[in-house]
Amino acid sequence: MASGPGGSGGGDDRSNTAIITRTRTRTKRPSLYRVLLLNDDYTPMEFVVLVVERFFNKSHEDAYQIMMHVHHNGVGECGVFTYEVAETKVTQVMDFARKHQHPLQCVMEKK
Ligand code: TYC
Repeated sequence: MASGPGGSGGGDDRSNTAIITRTRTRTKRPSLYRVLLLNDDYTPMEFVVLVVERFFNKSHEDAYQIMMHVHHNGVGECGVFTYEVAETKVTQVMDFARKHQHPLQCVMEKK
């Protein structure tokens, strides 16, 4: 006589009962961080535009607008990223500014 999977072949119903356990997948959205440029009196406008184009993938027009916003308001947002990406942007901008001996400051803040 054939006996199916989990079956005894002897008519024991309990041996054919499947138990499906499913744990709920808990998804947590990552915290987001703004990356900001700060104004100063010495960094050339064109350098700031280049930074915004290069590290924040903005068009020349958008980069110019962001630079002018920072120039007039003291601070401005270049983008919003997860923690590690924001941290990388800040490091890249600060390294690039230092390399060119400009005092440009870039910071991140939790949204
Ligand atoms: N204020 C600077 C100037 O007049 C230009 C500037 C803009 C500097 C934005 C920094 O994040 C900055 N040359």
